[in-house]
Parts: sequence; C-alpha cells; structure tokens
Amino acid sequence: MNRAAALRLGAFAGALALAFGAAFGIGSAIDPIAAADDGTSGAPAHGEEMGGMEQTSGHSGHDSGGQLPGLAVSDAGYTFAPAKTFFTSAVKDELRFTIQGPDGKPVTKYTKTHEKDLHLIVVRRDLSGFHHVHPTMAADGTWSIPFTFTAGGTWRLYADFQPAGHDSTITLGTDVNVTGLYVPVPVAEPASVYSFHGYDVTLAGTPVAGKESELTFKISRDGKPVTDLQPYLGAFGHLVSLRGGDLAYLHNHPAEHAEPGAKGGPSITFATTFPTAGTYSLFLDFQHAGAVHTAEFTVRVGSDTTTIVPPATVPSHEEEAHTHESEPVR
Ligand SMILES: [Cu+2]
Repeated sequence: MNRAAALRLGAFAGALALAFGAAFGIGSAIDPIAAADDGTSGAPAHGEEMGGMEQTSGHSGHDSGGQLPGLAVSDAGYTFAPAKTFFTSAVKDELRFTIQGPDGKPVTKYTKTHEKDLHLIVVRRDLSGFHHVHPTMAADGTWSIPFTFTAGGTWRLYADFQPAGHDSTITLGTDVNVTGLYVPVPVAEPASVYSFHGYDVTLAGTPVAGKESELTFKISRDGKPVTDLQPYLGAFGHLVSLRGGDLAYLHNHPAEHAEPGAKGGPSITFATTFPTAGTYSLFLDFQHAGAVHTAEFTVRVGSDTTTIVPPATVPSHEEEAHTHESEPVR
C-alpha cells in the first residue's frame, strides 16, 4: 500500500470510528437494549437500514429485521454449536456440530422436513461457494459430514431443522474461519438465465417486498425443455434465498409434493415472500439424470412495483457470449 492510500484508509477509519461512536451514543440515549429489536418498536430493523429503504413508522407485519431465520446462532432455546470454527482451505476435513436444546444437551430427536432431519447450508460470506448437504447424526446428537473448503475466508453455516415436539422449523447460523487465499467474488448482476453444463435455467417473476409472489424457474437442456426432472427431497426443486448484506435465510419449496419416480418440469413454481426490498441471492437445487444441480440467480427486490427479472429469453449457446455482453452495465 502506498502512502496516499494508507492516509486515505486512516482518514476513513477515523470517520468510521466517529460514525460508530455517534450511532452508539444515539442508540444508548434512546434505548439501551436497541440491539434486541423485538420488531414491535417503531425503529427500523437492521436489515431495512442496510437496504437504505424507507420504512414508515409503526410498520408491522413481516419480521423484516433481526427476526429472520439464519441470523442467530441461538433461537427459541436452541443453539448451533460447531465443534470447531477454524479450518484450512483445500484440506480434507469434517464439519462437526451439535444442536443444543433448551436443556443444554444435544438434540437427538427431530421431525423430518423435506425427507431429512437436518439440512446444512454452507456458503462463503461473499455468497460464493454455495453447498447444501446432509450430515449424519451419531446417537449422541453429534452431526458430521466430510467437507473441504475450497478457499479462504469467513464462511457461514446454516442448520435448518425441526426438533421433535417443536411446531416449526428453526434455522440457526454461525460463521467459521477458513485460512487460505481469499479473493472476494462480487455477486452476479441480476439476469434471468443461468447457464451451465448445457442447462439453461430461466427465472420469471416480479417479486415485491413483503408480498407473496410467484417465481417460476424453467429448465432446458441443449435447448430442449426438460420434462423428466427427478424428485429431490420430496420436491422437484428446493430454493434457498439469502439476503445481501446480512445473509438472512429463506427456504422455499414448491407446494406440490413429488412422489418417488414422478417426472417434473420443465417449470418449477415457488410462492415466495421476500421480507424487505434488497438484493437476494437465489440458489435452486434440482435433480436431473441422476445428478443434483444448483442454479444461481441475483434478484433485486423492490419495495413496490420494481420488476426485478428482465424479460426471459433462453439464449442458444452460440449467442450466450453476445447476450452477456449486451446486458446493461451499471
Ligand atoms: Cu437439505
């Protein structure tokens, strides 16, 4: 770093310290437990502040701030307890953890959701490197799965589960540290088509913050609509959406259940409610020809009428590069 850059950084750090100091001062004056926003105060929740969206005071309805799934390591009496939080990239390792129950002991009894007792999502905090895996549980409640982090950085783990006797699913999140080269990857610009390995997945929909809306994914391979999607975890698709800025977690699955042996496609429709305006990263898992694939999309959800997804056209593979170039540059 040269001297000018160092100076700029120093000035920036100073400004940041001032900003934090001011925010802390105001927060303490108004509400000493502001961090424990229960959603009933008129103050905007953290996620809303981060998105820079205006919120009218007295706004109620959806939990749009700290109450969203995946933001807390402990919730409803349950705690996500990883056995270790330091890893090294490109080294074969194992993710091990327990879910501690209200009695402080590891939970050993679960109610299955989407055919599994627990779903584990792993993604780096820049939203790259998404994995959706299913660890196995030992009799003592310890979950484990072999795992190799591909690169350094801070990675987020989400455990999505329903304890036996609990009436809803819980998603807890925690961070782990991975030593190794860290080159942050910006999220992709919003686009209606994700292409990989001969597949084109097209996303259509006009989601609006705080309202349920339909998202439809259409899958084709080598230009032909796929009509033999295989059930994966009891559905033809699973959708995880993570909110940019805080990585709040939304898990959706299509309303229709997919029986073993059934064929689905080319379209999968989800009823989704994005709680606030903002940028969301969408990860669609589907199974075809014996393999599970993940299609990734970036969606900018508006607070009222914003159309997020441009008109859907599936490019032929020759046109792909050209289509990419012609996308508007911000
Ligand atoms: Cu799962």
